Amino acid sequence: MLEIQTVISEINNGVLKLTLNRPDKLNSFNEEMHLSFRAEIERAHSEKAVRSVLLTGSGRGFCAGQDLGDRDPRKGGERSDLGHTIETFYNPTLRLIRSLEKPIICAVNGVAAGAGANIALACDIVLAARSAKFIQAFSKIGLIPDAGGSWSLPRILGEPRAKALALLGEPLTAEQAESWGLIWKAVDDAALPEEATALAEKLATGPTVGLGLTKRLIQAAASQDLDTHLDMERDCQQTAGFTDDYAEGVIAFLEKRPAQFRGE
Ligand code: T3D
Repeated sequence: MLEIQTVISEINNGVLKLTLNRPDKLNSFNEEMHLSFRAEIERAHSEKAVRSVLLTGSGRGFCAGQDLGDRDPRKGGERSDLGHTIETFYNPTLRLIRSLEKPIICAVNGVAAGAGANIALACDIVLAARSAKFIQAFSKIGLIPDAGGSWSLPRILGEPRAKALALLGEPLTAEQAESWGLIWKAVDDAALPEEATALAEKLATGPTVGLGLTKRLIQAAASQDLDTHLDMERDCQQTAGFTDDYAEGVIAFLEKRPAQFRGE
């Protein structure tokens, strides 16, 4: 039997493109997709040739979170221990996304619901098709926002908007998400693939170490005081200052030509 690839991956021009691929289920996560997706993010950590990641979905949706067919209580047996599934599947992946010191761009091509929305929001730069919607669908089925949502939403939006989104589970349009600062940009549906690829390729030619350290610093900012953060900036700048890309950046500036960064 032909095996379906739940995550399609390809590397072009330094970009690892990952396409969630269960379109008839709006790319919701079954176990196989969890494991493949995590393996691909691990690959992004370890492969030097990967200098940015582009995440998107196949078909009309981005990702509808957990496959609820796998959680059907009518199938009998014991109830799933969701603490265990979160610990086994979602949390390791979220940690891998956040700790990846390379940019991850998310191209939200259609509806992003439940954990699907929060995985998108964990990425570094989120572009969304104008027709896409973000739905904190959890409350509709009696769950809480996971995949980091209850942590990221109040930080990005403040409590009033975070609470309303999470408690009501109503769709947020891409344009509203952009105007609230939840995502980088809403773009025309037809332009999304090209725009997201161009962005990912641009970042893949950037000074990878410096970009990774920048991501680390910005993520750390919310949880530490200024003094601690200034020390961290000093240390990160020290590291960046010893990279070949920094030397190249300065020489290119002085020679009035574009820098050729190699990610080293
Ligand atoms: O379990 C754990 O490990 C804990 C972790 C939980 C994390 C979570 O993500 S919980 C939240 C799970 N997700 C949801 O509750 C969202 C469920 N989906 C929807 O509410 C709707 O599908 C959408 C609002 C996202 C989109 O609506 P619409 O009208 O555009 O599409 P649709 O017709 O509902 O869905 C199209 C097909 O995809 C449909 O299949 P069919 O009827 O054509 O054969 C539908 O059943 C399927 N589908 C959509 N979402 C899921 C799904 N199948 C399984 N699981 C889904 N999450």
